[in-house]
Amino acid sequence: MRGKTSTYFKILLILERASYTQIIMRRRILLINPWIHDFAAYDLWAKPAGLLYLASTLKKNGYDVKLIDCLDPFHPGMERETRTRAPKRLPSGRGGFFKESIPKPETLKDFPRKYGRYGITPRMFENELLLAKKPDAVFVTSMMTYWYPGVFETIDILRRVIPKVPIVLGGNYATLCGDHAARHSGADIVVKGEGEKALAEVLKDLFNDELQFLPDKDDLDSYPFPAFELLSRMDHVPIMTSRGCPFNCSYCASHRLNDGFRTRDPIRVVDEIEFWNRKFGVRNFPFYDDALLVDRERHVIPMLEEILRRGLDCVFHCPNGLHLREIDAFLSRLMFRAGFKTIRFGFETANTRRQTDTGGKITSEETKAAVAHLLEAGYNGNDIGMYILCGLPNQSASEVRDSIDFIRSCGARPVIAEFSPIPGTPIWEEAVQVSPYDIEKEPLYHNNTLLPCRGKDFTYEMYRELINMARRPTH
Ligand code: B12
Ligand code: SF4
Repeated sequence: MRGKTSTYFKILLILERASYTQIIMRRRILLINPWIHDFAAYDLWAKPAGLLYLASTLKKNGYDVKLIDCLDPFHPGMERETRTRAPKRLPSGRGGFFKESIPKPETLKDFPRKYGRYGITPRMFENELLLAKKPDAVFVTSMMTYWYPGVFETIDILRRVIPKVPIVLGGNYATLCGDHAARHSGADIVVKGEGEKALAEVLKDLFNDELQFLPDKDDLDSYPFPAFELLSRMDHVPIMTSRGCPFNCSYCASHRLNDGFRTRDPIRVVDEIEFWNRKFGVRNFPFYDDALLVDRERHVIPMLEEILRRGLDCVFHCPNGLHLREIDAFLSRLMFRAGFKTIRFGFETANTRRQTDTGGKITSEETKAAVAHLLEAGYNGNDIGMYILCGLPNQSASEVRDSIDFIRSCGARPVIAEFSPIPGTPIWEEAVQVSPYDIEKEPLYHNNTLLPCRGKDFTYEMYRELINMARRPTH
């Protein structure tokens, strides 16, 4: 009798589990990568990696997940819709977005540049929404703090076309400007920080669902690969070998966005690269890490050696600045041989005082030595891009000019990175004090094109001159 009872309960349990899985199986989550509204935008290997990380965890839990990518440069209906040519793309996976001119927001009306919506048209977005089965919830991501108008436009349309469907907003804008997002975005739930840990709570709140799988925040190897297969085309696939950064530079938001510095097993990273390469034919891989080269002996060196050992025919790009201090003759040669093509480094300034004050991640002497190693390894000077911050609080045009001259004297290429002030960073209070704009109240003023923290003596004409100076090729 006891045996029979327990079999009965086991069957009940199995049935219960089956119906639970079916409920979750039926639940549809629609993911949205919203438009960019800005003066300029260029697709420098930009994909919604964070959102697609969440997608893979959702899929693993049995949810039916779809993506609408408002930035999709390959959308098949767009040429007909706009009667314009598709944006020019390079084989390496970067290129333009579709663009439509739109009026500037009231707060930016005096700034003498045209403004645009980058991505598919709103009509196309509505069509996509109508074609998709009605979701049970929508997850919207966000990137730059000053791109929030694109997020709001997306949410407005969602509200009109699929009213009453709960909207969850996350990503960098939601994290860095949480109060602004909660007050103005129109989303039902605003999530700050890394999304994986919030997923369980959000899905419990929305549907009383219990997730059966959640990656362990302290073990990046427990995260499933991001669901890049949801994109319309994989012209490249971003790779993250780590999250966060052990440094704390005064102008950078890394600490506010990540739960500390954690790295993946380098061999598993190569497994991921090989997976996208063999299964989907992807050859171009940008790294999104904040600190790819840090802890090099245990991390990047074994990774590069494994790439070479497996003979992967891939090309790697580092649009986010790498750490110069880690570069020596050995690592330069390894990077060159493994296929690191686009290399950018965070140099920031030649002003020694500012180098120390902002975090001390590099000195000019170390930079000179690193460039010599890279040239020796086979890189051309024009391939070695050095980011120089422009428009920091109390920074003069001559400091930027000296930095450009210094980088050129090393034989590398200066790349101007216009400063965008970010709430909660160590430099924020100084930025608020010096900026003529109300950057505390209005995130649109964080836009780097405005150079919102440059002093009165640093004119826009001077800035144009610096840009031209930096663009000249390095011999
Ligand atoms: C890779 C990167 C780029 C790439 C593009 C990436 C892209 N997808 O578009 C490139 C190199 C092109 C780039 C360029 C720039 N960038 Co950038 N970039 C980054 C970087 C390093 C990583 C972003 C990323 O994809 N992370 C990976 C994923 C896993 O994280 P995530 O998207 O945040 O997603 C997680 C959470 O946010 C959350 N989440 C995300 N979406 C959702 C949705 C929901 C519903 C939920 C619940 C959760 C959730 O869960 C995810 C997983 O944990 C960040 C710094 C950082 N560490 O975030 C800077 C950062 C975003 N960039 C910044 C800046 C300043 C710039 C530039 C202006 C630099 C310059 N001066 O030229 C340019 C501007 C670009 C332009 N105008 O076109 C600033 C932001 C400034 C701002 N005011 O917002 C950052 C924060 C760096 C910094 N300085 O601190 N960038
Ligand atoms: S600027 Fe670079 S080194 Fe400095 S904290 Fe940010 S990611 Fe780290």
